[in-house]
Amino acid sequence: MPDDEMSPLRTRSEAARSLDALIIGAGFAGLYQLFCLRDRLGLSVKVLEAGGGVGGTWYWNRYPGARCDSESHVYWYTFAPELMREWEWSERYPGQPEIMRYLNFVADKFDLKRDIEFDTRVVSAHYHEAANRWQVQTETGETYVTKFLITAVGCLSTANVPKIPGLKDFKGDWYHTGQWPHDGVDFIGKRVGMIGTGSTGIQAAPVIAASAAHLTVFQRTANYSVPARNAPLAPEFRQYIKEHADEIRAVTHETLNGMAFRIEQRLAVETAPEERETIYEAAWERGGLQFRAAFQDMLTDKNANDTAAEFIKRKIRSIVKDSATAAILSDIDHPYAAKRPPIDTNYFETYNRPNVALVDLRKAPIERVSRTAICTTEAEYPVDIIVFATGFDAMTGPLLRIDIRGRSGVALKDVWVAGPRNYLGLQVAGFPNLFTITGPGSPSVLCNMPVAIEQHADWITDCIRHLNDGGLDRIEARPEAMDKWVAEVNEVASKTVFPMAKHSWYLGANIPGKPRVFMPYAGGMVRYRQICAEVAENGYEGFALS
Ligand code: N01
Repeated sequence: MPDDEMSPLRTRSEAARSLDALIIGAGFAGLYQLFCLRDRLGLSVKVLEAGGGVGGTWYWNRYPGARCDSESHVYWYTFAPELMREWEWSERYPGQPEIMRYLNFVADKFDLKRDIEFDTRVVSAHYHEAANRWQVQTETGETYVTKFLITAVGCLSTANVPKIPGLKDFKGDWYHTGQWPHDGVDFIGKRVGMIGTGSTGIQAAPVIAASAAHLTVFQRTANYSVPARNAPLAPEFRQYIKEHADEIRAVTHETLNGMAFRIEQRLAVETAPEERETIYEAAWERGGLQFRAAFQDMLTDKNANDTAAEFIKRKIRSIVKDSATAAILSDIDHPYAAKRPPIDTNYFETYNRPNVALVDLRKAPIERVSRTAICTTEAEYPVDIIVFATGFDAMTGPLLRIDIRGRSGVALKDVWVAGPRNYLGLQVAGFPNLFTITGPGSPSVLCNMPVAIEQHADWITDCIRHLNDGGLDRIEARPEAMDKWVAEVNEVASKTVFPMAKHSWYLGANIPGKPRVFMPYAGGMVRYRQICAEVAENGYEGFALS
């Protein structure tokens, strides 16, 4: 639609008329971006948030066992030293309620909520070239007008509920883990069917099994998992975090994935089998995502990866007592960590409980849901509650469910019809002054999220400051820079084992009809940070400023 055919710019109120920046989403990203633009640059800023409170992904993902897989001492903001002094985590990995308390603590400390409109879902954002403004519309018909538009919508916030025939007639209750009821779900005395064995299902199954009468897990693709070894944080370690917060932060800026651990230099393929086994045993005992750091070549050399994969498969077979169940769980078709590797608390042990059963959907897929059961092509499994731990329309889903239109009314969904295209994961050619925090094409989900978020929000803030200081008011990715970046994202992914997992959400393969494109930037956070800094130093190379 040409610009002049778009509705005239309308605003919700006089106060909204002069917004410098509008942010969509009040999770980790939106909160920090608000602080940067409002308190550091002094801009007029609003955040529109669909949920009833801050938290973003954590606001919605309240399923049993929801806990962060990053360790707590790196899963926080580092932009303000007092935050790191004042906040204390209680466990090695923060649980969802504690993360919500933390984000509310930050929002209250910086008085952020006064500029957030809750229960406000954005449905469209259209760019008007003549005015150089974005017109943003909410579900309830309110309109905001802003110069800069920043999406902080998260990568995993559009729930994927598979279209299974008969679901609407199911007479029990069903829930998606990413849209969990705030007052919880009572599983006592219930027969539960849980579909999905990604990070979420692997966290949820042991907790559900502990209270349900019976749990049947429906597994399509078998998955690796390493024990999390969660535990309360010792007082000495809490003290250590306080005293070394700056050093910990520095390490997260130097590592590939924004974690506080470094990946070992040694190669699995050059390590003797007995020594390798000892190293993997120690990594298994230590637990957590750090397992991936045992060898340098784990994600770049399939032979190296096979050694890790075989180790974990052996562990599964040693934990799970029923050999048929163990065989289904360990029949894994992709390299370790080619899909996001889960970590767990007693996941495989859960299959030793008398009230838990596993169904292999590769042998007999789900055909339909009846009024009382999940039905595969082979059998019917009566259930009272269905839990969909079936993941998300990741990365592009949260952006494309908003009708985003750039210059001349061109829709983002059309530009991305064959997969996401952008420059540095930050901007799309034809969509001036629109920034995407941790969008596809940036390290995002391959990095510890708060680290990736702070880098993006800082970069965007510096960029807007640069424009303002120079009397400029428009920045837009150049098409040729975008093409080059898309090629770079593909190139770095092709040197890893990531594309070998055919059913990965990294590739969009979990959503029927979604283009198969490896979406995050796999070159590492350190390299990415350096590229972004160089681009800025070189006068925002690859962007047109006017
Ligand atoms: O989703 P997933 P998730 N019929 O897409 C299966 C982050 N996270 O919510 O593999 C049957 O990984 C699907 O099978 P398949 C983390 O980044 C973080 O678990 O497609 N099964 C798979 O088993 C994670 O990676 C944390 O064959 C169907 C499962 O459902 C991301 O969120 C905690 C199906 C979906 O797994 C997503 O994890 C949890 C169907 N029609 C999650 N459709 C923390 O750090 C899908 N499946 C806190």
